[in-house]
Amino acid sequence: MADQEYADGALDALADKALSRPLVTHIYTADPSAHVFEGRLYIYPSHDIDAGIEFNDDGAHFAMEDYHVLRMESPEGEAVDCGVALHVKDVPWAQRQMWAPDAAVKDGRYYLYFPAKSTDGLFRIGVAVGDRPEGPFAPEPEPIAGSYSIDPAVFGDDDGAHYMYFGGIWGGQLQKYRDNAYAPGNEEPGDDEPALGPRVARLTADMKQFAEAPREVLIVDEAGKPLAAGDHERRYFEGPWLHKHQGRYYLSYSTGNTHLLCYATADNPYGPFTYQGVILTPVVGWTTHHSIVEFGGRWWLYYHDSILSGGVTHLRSAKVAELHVDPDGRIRTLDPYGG
Ligand code: FUB
Repeated sequence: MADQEYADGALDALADKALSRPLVTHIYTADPSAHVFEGRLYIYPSHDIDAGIEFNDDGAHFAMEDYHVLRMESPEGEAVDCGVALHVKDVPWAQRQMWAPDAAVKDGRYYLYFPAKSTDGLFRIGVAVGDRPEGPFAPEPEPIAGSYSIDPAVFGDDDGAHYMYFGGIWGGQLQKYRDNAYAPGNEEPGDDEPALGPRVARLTADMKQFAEAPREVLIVDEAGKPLAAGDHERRYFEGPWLHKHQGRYYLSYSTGNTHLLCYATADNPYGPFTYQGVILTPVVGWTTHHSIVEFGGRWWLYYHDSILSGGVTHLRSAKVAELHVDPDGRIRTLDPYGG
């Protein structure tokens, strides 16, 4: 997850052609999870900082400490920073690395879901509760029992059930788990073996626990064959997002080391999901992470890149661009610098 090298002027040229400006420029924001609450857009991003920690493959330089919530009247409007919604010092079990969060609403209460490392160096996922979309959020004293890895994304289905999708390989530690059990010797499967999938679990009615053991989500090709671990252009890496359109479930995600946002579809929230294609080609910066939301009868992709920081991979800026969805439900590929 190192910084990329750019020739003089190359970033300025990309900035000129970028589909979007940063939503805000007074802080760095990444991994934007967008939702429509109370008729407005609320965006739950990571808050990137430079903590002076050396780059390493575990992502220790992504040393975030708190969350800010952004609000927009529309995707084409200005973003307002609603301030700090939760700080790591207020979470009893969490020690460091407040990575990509998400939020959900139920019965007028708002739930912020977030991963962080606890003192044993393992990621877990916590929940904090508030009365307003922008927080503040009061954390539960313990992480969600049975949670692990990173990148929670919570999807509320039409029948009122909520599901959490989560997991990321490499720095996100997902490769260390099989059947929800951790073993330090576990690694990614061999190139010809099925790739690791994100996990999904239905949430309890109070939104604070898993109602069932997490299941692994299978992503298959058009012939129904599981994507292989060596298929780096298509296999799951991190950053799951679930949305529903015309009765189909869309799972979108990052391919990590090939820097693509892809999607796959299913007829139920557990899958298997069939790979469909690329949503976004690579951005400036190593990571790519997004959310998809419908607003005003149009579809929007919230994503990030590292242009504002001059290409520093852990100093990113959340952005938004319109997604084009064909009548048959296919999502057209966007080039972030194709404007
Ligand atoms: O922001 C830290 C990590 O970088 C996220 O959890 C990943 O999805 C990647 O965007």
